[in-house]
Amino acid sequence: MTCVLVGAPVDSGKRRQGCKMGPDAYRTAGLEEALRSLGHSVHDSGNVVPRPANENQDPRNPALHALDENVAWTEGLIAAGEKAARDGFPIFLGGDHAMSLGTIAGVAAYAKAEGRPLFVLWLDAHSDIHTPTTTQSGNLHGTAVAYHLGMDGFDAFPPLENPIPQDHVCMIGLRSVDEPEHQFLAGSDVMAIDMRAIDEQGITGPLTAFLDSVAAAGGMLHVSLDADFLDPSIAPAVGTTVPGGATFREAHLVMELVCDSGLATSLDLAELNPFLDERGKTATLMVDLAASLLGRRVFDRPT
Ligand code: HAR
Ligand code: MN
Ligand code: MN
Ligand code: MN
Repeated sequence: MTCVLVGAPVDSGKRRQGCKMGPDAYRTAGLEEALRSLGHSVHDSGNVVPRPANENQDPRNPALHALDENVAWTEGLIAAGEKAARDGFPIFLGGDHAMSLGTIAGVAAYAKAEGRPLFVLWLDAHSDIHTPTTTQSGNLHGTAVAYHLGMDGFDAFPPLENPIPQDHVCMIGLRSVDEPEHQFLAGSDVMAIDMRAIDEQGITGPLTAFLDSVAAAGGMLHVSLDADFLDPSIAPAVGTTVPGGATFREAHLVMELVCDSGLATSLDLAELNPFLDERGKTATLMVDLAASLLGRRVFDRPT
């Protein structure tokens, strides 16, 4: 397989800066070498450069942080994402999670052209299902899922060409969900697996059920990995850490199960802020998880 690395140094999805350093942290942590060692070929397409943003606030919602910059990134990543999906297996090197406004729309355009439905596995402490109208923080990294479901309030963004059905989205790792997000999720068909469910039942059952539904539909699967899915003790390099996250083994198990399913077709690595890291440990773990998704095993089981 050809892995296509797409640098997405988006830092406009929230106020605290540093995610712009993410793509080079993944390169430094040896992502390309790890993928090659698994037998994949790798093309690093460099970093996407968005059009210049205008600095005017949106009079409709002046509380939104850096609206036009996020729109510019979305436009740029839709084009880059569709091209990368045509060329191979895109790995989008974030960048904060506002990157996924664009990356998912890009791969969705490719899925549409292939005549296959797109599914999304959202690995995150947060549900990121605010709209520009419901967000309290004004931070657009908390909105990508709502955009892709076709919710209202995204008039400033590129019109959504390929909305994702609610039951094509599975969230795992939730432990910080705001009230408007909770209300929406409770009445939706999004599969939302919070940390308590994982504590009680483990990850394998619900994840396998979701993967079975992807397979039955002949779907493509985009995996969006937010570094704050992981417990802050193993992944400190995140602006919005939340205690009680996925352990090292829980995270690898997700990647291994998805790998075994053979269904994944693209990956986001989101929210790493290398400025907050400890000797590269979070960047290294994110690279190891990407390698797990793409075939690395401690040892191969006899079949
Ligand atoms: N829900 C909160 C907000 O909208 C926090 C969002 C934080 N999101 C991320 N990505 N860090 O998941 O402001
Ligand atoms: Mn997120
Ligand atoms: Mn998050
Ligand atoms: Mn959120």
